[in-house]
Amino acid sequence: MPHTQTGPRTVAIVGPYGSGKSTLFDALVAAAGGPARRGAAPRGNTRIAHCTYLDEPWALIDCPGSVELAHEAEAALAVADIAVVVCDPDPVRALTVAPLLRRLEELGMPAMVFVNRIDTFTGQVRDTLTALQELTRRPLVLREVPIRDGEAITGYVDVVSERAYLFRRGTASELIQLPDSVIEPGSEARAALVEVLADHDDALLEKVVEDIKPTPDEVFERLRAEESLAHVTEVLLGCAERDHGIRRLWKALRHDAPTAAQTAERRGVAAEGGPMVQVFRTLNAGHGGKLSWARVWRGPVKDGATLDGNRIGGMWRAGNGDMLKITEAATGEIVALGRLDGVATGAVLGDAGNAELAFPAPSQPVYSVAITTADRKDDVRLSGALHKLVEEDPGLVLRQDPDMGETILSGQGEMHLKGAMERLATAFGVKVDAHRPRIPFRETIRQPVHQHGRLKRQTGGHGQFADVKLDIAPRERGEGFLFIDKIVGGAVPRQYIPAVGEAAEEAARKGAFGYPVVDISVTLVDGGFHTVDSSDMAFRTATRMAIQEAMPKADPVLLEPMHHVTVTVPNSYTATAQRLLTGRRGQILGYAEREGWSGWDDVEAVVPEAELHDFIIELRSQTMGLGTYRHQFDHLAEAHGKVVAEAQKMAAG
Ligand SMILES: Nc1nc2c(ncn2[C@@H]2O[C@H](COP(=O)(O)OP(=O)(O)OP(=O)(O)O)[C@@H](O)[C@H]2O)c(=O)[nH]1
Ligand SMILES: [Mg+2]
Repeated sequence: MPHTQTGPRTVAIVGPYGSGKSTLFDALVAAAGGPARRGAAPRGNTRIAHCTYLDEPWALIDCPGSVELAHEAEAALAVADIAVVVCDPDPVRALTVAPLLRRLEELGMPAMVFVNRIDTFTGQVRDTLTALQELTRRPLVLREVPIRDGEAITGYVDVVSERAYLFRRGTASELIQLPDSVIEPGSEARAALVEVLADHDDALLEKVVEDIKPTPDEVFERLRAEESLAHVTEVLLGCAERDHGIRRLWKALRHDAPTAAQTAERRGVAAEGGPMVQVFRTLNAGHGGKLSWARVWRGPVKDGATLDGNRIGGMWRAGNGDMLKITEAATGEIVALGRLDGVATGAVLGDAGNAELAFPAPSQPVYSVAITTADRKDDVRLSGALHKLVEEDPGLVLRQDPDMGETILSGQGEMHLKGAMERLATAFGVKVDAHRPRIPFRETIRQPVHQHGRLKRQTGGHGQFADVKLDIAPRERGEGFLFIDKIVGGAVPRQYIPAVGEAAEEAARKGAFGYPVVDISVTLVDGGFHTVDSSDMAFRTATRMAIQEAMPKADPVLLEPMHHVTVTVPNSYTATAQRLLTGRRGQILGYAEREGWSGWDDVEAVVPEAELHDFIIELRSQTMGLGTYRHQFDHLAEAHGKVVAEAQKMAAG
């Protein structure tokens, strides 16, 4: 088979949590002549390795599988040529790959599926394939048919070449004679593969119709074309832990993965033009400064070059656990660039032309904590450290809540935030404690009251005097605070009236339950003054006293924030989602199939914010990690009973 040199290509290794991505990454690196694996891979970290397989350069990106770190996988997909989706052979677990397969479809991105752990599998690969195919419109084509010894899978038949191999641990599989037992399943799989390919090729279709067997080369050539155009997804089998199926995967990648030029075309990057890179990952490495991992969409890019006003200060390639300093990077390479201080993750630098290299926006945070420094001494360094943390991780959102006086860090889940706080401590030297954020309760009144406030103080020479008569009344929800001046005849001199209005609004920031009072009007109807002893200050004090005294008498009510929540789940979990929402005082509004996602439902509900804090944890644990939700503040609702007691306790504490 003629094979032209393609230039560097990038593979993103993605898949559900714990499916064996890192083990596969290590096995691929080792098979490409890199170091053998050194024990269990660290979990939850994106890793990048540069390797050379059969004289061709590759970059592999090992993505974390946790749904809480999905934004890291997304970032890798944005710059990779092809995705290898690692999944479990158990058809029941297939559903966990659904969001990924859909995403790849949305992106129009070429992908292969590596069905891992076949050492543990006693079922039928056919069933795995059927379960996976239900999750995607893109045809899945089985490249290998397993050879079994008893229940154990000991080798495979390559469906196209019709050659049989036995797995050999740590080395290439051994070519054997085609066992009788696989002749039939092999030719069935081949026919299925050819049929799918024939959909894209008239010459092949003719052969199928006339029952002529196409040659392996014909099939190889077609497969390459359709795989690299993302028209089909090849499915391979193996066991990453025992190095089974690793070289087969390498060869499939080598042969069928699109070239960097094809990917550039898919992403709208013109073939001609000046250097251009895109940053997909940012790391603040201690004294080494900031490192921006980037894909070279168009090279060569030289160290020291200035792209869009940013001078590259150092250039590295990921070796095997180390970094290799280089001076120039070619089209398609993945490199780390130094000192791009003002450059954010996702940024495109250089001659971008009309290229629209959309970088995935992180999904809305679903879990938040309020953080405080463990040591007050660190307070001054906290904001700088947080800034760097958020710069590295676009999945994080930082917010100051002035009402509650809290610093809120939000992210994609409990583990995500735990990891972020650990990084804050280890990389930026600031230890923080996390608390459950306070709920921004509000309160209002249901009864109008008339209130007299009078300040009369005689202390030595100069006294203080002010007298106000206020009408305090409820307003409609959402109308806010209103101050009305109805003074006639100078009962309160004009110059003091603004002070009364301001003091009334200020005093309403803490009502009968200890929370800001909303939707009331305060009308100044009458009052009195003293030519010498009255002042702005005196009127403020009198007004404040009046409001504080009035609130408990005005039939106060606590208001809790309610959110409009949309939960998305596979429809086998729709009833579960409804039950969970109802269990959290949610009011179900209805459900419908999610647009463009057959088999998935959106369940809509109105849920108190107080119930959402750890909702994602329960939702995920009840839906194989597949449930997600979006939310948006909707309105304030009157709260009663236990909620009020807890809110008061929180306000006091
Ligand atoms: N039996 C068997 N175990 C495997 C295989 N591949 C990986 N494992 C084991 O599965 C566990 C998880 O493997 P990892 O490679 O860390 O999985 P991962 O997909 O990288 O996990 P995350 O990055 O956390 O999503 C480890 O204990 C591996 O040793 C396999 O082919 N067969
Ligand atoms: Mg991993």
